Amino acid sequence: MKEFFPEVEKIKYEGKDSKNPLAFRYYNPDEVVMGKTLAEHLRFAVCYWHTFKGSGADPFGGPTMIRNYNNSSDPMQVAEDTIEAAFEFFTKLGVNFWCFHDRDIAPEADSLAETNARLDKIVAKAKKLQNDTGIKLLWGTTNAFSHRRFLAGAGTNPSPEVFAYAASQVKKAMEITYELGGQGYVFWGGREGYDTLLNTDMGRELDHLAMLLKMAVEHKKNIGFKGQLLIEPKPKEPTKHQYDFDAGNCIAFLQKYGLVEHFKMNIEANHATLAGHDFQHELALCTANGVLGSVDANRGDMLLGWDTDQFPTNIYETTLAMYTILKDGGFTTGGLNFDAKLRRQSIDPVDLFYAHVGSMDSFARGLKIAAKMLEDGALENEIKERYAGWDGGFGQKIEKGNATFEDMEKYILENGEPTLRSGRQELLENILNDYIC
Ligand code: XUL
Ligand code: CO
Repeated sequence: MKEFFPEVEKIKYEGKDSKNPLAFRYYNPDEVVMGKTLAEHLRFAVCYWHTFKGSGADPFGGPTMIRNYNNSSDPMQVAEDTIEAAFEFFTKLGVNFWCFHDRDIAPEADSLAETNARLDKIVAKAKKLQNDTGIKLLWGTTNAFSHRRFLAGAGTNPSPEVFAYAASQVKKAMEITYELGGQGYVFWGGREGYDTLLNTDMGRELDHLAMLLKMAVEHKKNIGFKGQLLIEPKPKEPTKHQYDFDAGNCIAFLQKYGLVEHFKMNIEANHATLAGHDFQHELALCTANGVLGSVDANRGDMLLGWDTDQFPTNIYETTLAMYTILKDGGFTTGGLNFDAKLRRQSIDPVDLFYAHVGSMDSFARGLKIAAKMLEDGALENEIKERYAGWDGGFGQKIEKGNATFEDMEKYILENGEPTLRSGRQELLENILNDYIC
């Protein structure tokens, strides 16, 4: 088989004193932390769209990245070479999972039937590559936002014909995800939103979106797919207002339509910041509601208002993210998918390796720091004490739902002004820094 990244050998763990930029210094996949190996905790996945289909193009200029797997004039040859290059990359990097959109792996043809036949061809090849390498599919999804037919959305399109096209794509994408043993299936609402309310019936569009998801739940049952269905919230871009704005909004939507038991969230760091939250907030809101499924690991630029999808290298953020994930019991079917892209100027194939190696090391460091903080109870003891009033007597009576307004009033009349305690934020931030540095 042709080698697409001949300049890179299998990336190894060399320890933190290594000066080799193509080695892990913190990610030792076999190291055990809190009863599981780092590989089992972190469940890293590489995304197909940015890593193998990204070209460095932006609204101001065309591709900057020239690759040796996308230079054929035959689009199916490109698809075949790219899937081989992808599995070579996953193997050399040492990740156990990958993620894709249907249209990433096989180009659209002139009809849905032909497009699906092309997909089947590449899926058969992907299945063989998965078997040969042991690399698994974390999740699959459909791209129902790039083609011009989806200019006004997919499930929320004003036309039932476009809705039907989108539903047909979801159907097939779920089937191939099942065929490839995917652990999940993601719905990111590509253009499910609006640009102006002057032409939008919002209530009707939301009902239609729920209808699409109901069909997906039904289809999952019909084909026997056991993977987790996931929604990936995002507040804006490409539309001015995306309906799946943030985790809170998605949870309320799912509850309204009786779908909440069927879905979990796939939280993306940069989507959280676009929504005016931080990454940890979105993760914590999900864990508080029992719906954290998986993570799109990346980073935004706080000075830019769009989805820059940078590789995650901020140890402060990876620590707090892993802290929240560990506190929730860790991933089951989910993982850390690098939904991140190289900067336009990072034009060499080896840059893809630097980017992933650095991000994997950043999460490995975050995980180890978070585990140590949890083991020591560094922050948890303070939280426990802060809420201790609820653990017995009067607090328990309220928590159990056995108290009334009259009881509250009586308590205050008898006991007087509540005792206050410091929130200790500065102290806790200092403790966090001590663990990180
Ligand atoms: C877009 C985005 C998507 C989803 C999958 O912002 O994050 O790539 O992760 O459709
Ligand atoms: Co994403």
